[in-house]
Amino acid sequence: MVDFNPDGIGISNGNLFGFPITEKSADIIVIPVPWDVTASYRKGASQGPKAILEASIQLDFYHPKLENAHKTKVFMTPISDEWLQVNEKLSIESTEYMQHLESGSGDYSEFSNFLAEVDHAHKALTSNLKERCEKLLQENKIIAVLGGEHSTPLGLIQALNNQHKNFGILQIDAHADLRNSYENFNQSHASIMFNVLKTCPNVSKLVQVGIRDISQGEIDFIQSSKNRIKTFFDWDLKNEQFHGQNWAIQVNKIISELPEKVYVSFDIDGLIPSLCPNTGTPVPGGFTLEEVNFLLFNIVEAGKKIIGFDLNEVSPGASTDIDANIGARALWNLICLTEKSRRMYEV
Ligand SMILES: [Mn+2]
Repeated sequence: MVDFNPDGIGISNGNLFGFPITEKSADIIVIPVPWDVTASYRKGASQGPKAILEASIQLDFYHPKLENAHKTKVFMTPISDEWLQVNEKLSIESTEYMQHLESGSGDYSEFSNFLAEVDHAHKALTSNLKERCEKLLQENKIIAVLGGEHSTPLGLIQALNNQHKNFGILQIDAHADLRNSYENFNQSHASIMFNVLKTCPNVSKLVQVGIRDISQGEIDFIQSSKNRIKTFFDWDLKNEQFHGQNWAIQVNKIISELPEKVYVSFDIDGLIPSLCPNTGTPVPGGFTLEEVNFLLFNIVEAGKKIIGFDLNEVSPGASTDIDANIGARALWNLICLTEKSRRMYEV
């Protein structure tokens, strides 16, 4: 830490923000998962971790909600070349497969080997991540997953499920991600929360915020969840705001739905599309980053404990670095939030 000058020029040392932290000395470990095989509309999220890492050294590290924010001990593990290669190979076939589906042909039997291969790779990715996380949790690390598409954090959430008896998930997203499968992929980006609820019985509550693109089947699923899922639709939040209700009051309602321990799952497409123009499936509506930060820091100030998080669907564009720049700032805020919570609970 002695060598790090928070007022100096960002140093590209391979770690996030150029912080001089090792995996061993870190309190918070970020695991990048460069994966976007099931991205259905537009690919690119597999390049998110690299682009965010590069953008991260440009930031300034004063944070109004966290004293000495630059002393946060955060480390990002290397981006796996092996998984990047698997992703690339499967993505080529995946693009052909999706073109086939979009041509209207209901017969996809010629792709059955491909679908089995994706399923196999996804299971390996999830169990590999879960094992790594279980080991790090035993060392008292707080873990974050940096996607990739939204299917990526399943292994982390499953590891937390084995460690905590009761916790909630706060999901910031344009989509509910509650399909039991999508385009015949069992572990699609559109199924992450379905798979979480199915495999993690200790997730007592899923609180979704900003949802504005959803199928009838997902609505039915929420209604039959016996209050395990609470969804704050974007149209309801906006409608209340048009009638004069302010965000602070709405934030209190959101927080009141959460149990003591909270995992945050932040899909960047929860933001307004101009803040994430190259994300896989942008939808009009959504939040500014300040609104999300206000929500997140109020959760910690209300005494909830942050036990982990993911940031996903950040996809760098060819002609602009806005996605990576905002993605890096979203990640910095999530890290500061988690650090603030960690310090509050430190004994
Ligand atoms: Mn999502």
